[in-house]
Amino acid sequence: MAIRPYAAPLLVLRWPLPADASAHGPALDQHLILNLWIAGALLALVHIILLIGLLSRRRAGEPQRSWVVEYLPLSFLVLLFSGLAIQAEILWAATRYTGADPAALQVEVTGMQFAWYFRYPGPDAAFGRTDPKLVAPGEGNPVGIDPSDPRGADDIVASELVLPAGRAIDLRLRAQDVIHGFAVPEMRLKQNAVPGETIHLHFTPTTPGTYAILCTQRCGSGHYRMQANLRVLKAADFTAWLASKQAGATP
Ligand SMILES: [Cu+2]
Repeated sequence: MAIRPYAAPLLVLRWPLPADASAHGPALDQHLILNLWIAGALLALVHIILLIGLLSRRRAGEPQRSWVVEYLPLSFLVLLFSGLAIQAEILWAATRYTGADPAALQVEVTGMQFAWYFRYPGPDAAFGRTDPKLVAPGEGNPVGIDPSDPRGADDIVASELVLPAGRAIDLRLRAQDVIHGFAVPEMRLKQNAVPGETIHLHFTPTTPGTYAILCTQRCGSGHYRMQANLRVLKAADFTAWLASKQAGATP
């Protein structure tokens, strides 16, 4: 459907963001829209002042300097943008530095050229040791689980991320080769996975559904196809999925 010119302000009012399926998403969206409105209002204000200046300049005498006119709006803008930046930092840090719920479901996310793998710790709630030398996707060990570590015996590795709705999730992001960008627009998540680092990201998915996991860093020639699915299930369905994985029924 074509958008008529007079409908443009309505489009801004109803900014077409992706659907929001996480608990922290609405606060981020609100902040984004607030920033957009403030930037739009300032843009309009600047043009109005410019027009007034252009139209009234000839009639005025010598220009007069006034620190109130020059510095008061400037101070206001510095305070406004500092406030917006601090609020944005707080929202950004809420999924990273505040610490996950102790009862959060732990999932390890590994990015490699050009796939994502997801590891669940199994009934012992502990991830087994991994070793880059043992990475062998063709032999069913894409993240390099060390068979000599008993904690890894029950680990489950999947090529899709399946999560229960309404439960806190603590992701630990890793990369095997180069920097990959883990991004799920509907979860309002975007975080680089960096080789040699384990980066935590925690959130609560709220709405069951299937969402695309993208790689947002150009990580090589196959970057365009580095995608995976996030499936958010109802709690009971997730328990059944996990049990089926543990039983090895759906490898
Ligand atoms: Cu990538």
